[in-house]
Amino acid sequence: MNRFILHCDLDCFFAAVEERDNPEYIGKPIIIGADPKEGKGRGVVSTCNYEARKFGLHSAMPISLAYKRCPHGIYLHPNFENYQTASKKVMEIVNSYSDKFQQVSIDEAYLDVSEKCNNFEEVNALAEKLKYDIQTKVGITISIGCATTKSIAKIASDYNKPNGITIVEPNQTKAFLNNLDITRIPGIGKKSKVYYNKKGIKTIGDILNLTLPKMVQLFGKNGEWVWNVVNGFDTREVEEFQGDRKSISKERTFYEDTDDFQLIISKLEEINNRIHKNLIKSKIYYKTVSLKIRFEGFITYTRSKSFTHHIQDKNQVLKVIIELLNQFSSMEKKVRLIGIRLSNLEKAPSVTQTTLLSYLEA
Ligand code: TTP
Ligand code: MG
Repeated sequence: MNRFILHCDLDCFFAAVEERDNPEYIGKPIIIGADPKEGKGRGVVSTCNYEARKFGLHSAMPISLAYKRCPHGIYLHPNFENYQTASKKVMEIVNSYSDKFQQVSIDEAYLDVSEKCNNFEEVNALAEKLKYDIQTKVGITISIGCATTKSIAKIASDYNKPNGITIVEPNQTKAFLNNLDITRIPGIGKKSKVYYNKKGIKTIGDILNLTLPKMVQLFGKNGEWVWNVVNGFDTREVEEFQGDRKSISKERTFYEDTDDFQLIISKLEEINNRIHKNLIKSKIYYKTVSLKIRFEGFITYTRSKSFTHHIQDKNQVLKVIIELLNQFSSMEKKVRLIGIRLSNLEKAPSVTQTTLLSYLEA
């Protein structure tokens, strides 16, 4: 049986919410991020709309450079609460389209619709309906990629942005991937690109022309993974939560080391929400919360705190995480990575404490 996997990614997400809420901005370049202070500002661009991208602006770019390239743009501070609300609405809609749903960031998710759909026409119809639903109920656009593996679905969702649907059937996979730059492969960034280019590999087609042993010889474990991805052998499932674990953790590396406290908190909030979505569904409770933080230069710390009993309450976790984060407020270094771990897990314990919110979500 064919697997049908969708990857959904909102278009210029933070900027799209701002456009929706301020129609007078439509058609103008909008940049969300640090204050540009007329070109003297520190910090980076979170994202920008497609109008601003015409000037070469993109996420993680220094805000001062963005201002230089596009001084007439509309520069806005992020309003994370609004983005979280929009994201939650979108994810509820996406989740309702299949039992197998995996949110992977504030604006992306995978869906497995193999049980719902019998062929790619049905997958396309479902994707159209999903897009329409999000557009009408939330007022923003999403791009969707459909394939038989997660990684090719992800490459596909990025292919026809914004507001696109790209379907890659198994017999078209090679033609679809052949001329794409290797950085389209999830996990190959600017650094790996240089390394691959040095060995004469520029397009995905160049990889498709190599055997697996050759890829392993050239690039080791990473080469093996990449070869499997482009040849359609990524067997990862769309998974909500794997049971039988001692702890559940997620971490995130910043695109650029940062000391933007708001950005750090928002990422932690994002990670916390993501973890809880799974925990609530799986009825998993925990007692210990840990914060992992890595500063520039790879200096890494973890700090933990335990509750007196098992709970499942994302607000309490966030409160503890911020408390633990505050212990590092005097560090004058930028942050590279942050993560949350919940441990001392228990499934549906006898004594539990849930908030009204987590109760409702469950
Ligand atoms: P992305 O999906 O990477 O970007 P995007 O949705 O803005 O644009 P695209 O149409 O290309 O998908 O990230 C989702 C949101 O996460 C983005 O709107 C803002 C935030 N973000 C940051 O704050 N910093 C970053 O470096 C990146 C990449 C994203
Ligand atoms: Mg996006």
